[in-house]
Amino acid sequence: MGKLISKGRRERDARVVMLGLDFAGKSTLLYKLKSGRAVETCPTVGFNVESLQTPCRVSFDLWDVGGQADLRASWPDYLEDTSTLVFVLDSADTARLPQAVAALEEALSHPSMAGVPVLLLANKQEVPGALAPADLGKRLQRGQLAKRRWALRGCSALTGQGLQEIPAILGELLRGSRAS
Ligand SMILES: Nc1nc2c(ncn2[C@@H]2O[C@H](COP(=O)(O)OP(=O)(O)OP(=O)(O)O)[C@@H](O)[C@H]2O)c(=O)[nH]1
Ligand SMILES: [Mg+2]
Repeated sequence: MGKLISKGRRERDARVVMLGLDFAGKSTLLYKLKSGRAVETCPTVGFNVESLQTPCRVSFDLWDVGGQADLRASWPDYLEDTSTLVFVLDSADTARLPQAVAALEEALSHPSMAGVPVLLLANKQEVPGALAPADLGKRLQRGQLAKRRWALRGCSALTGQGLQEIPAILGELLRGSRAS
């Protein structure tokens, strides 16, 4: 029986958690997806949450959790009952990519995350010199990713490039997580 159904939750309660290092662009993404506008953000202390819909009208809550180093210890608190994880990478910050990949691997190692699908977003694609999604994909660790369904897409939360398809991809992953 599906994870959500077995816990007696309704479809609209699907919980999508968005993690990533500080400055990756999570909050900018959240509000661009919600309102279509690129808003000015401050570093997130705690979380932001907005309700969104897939094209098939499945509603989900998108939780945007602060990624500063001292806040990452609280990430496990958000992972319980996660239907899908969105992990945002700053494609222009190649220096911190190994740190981001390690943080992703650690989040996926959490017992609550067993089998939970992942959407990796290679954000800031419009920045000159940004790592293309395919090149970024080669630098990922396959340990925890290999144990679940995952997708990787490039995007820019600033310009909106690549954002239109995100609700549909999340819809696919949510369908998969309910069927698992
Ligand atoms: N060039 C560019 N800048 C972006 C993009 N997305 C976000 N930014 C900028 O990156 C900075 C950090 O964005 P936030 O959305 O606050 O980052 P965050 O991941 O929420 O950071 P924390 O809340 O600290 O975890 C801001 O100056 C944004 O304007 C993008 O696609 N391209
Ligand atoms: Mg933020």
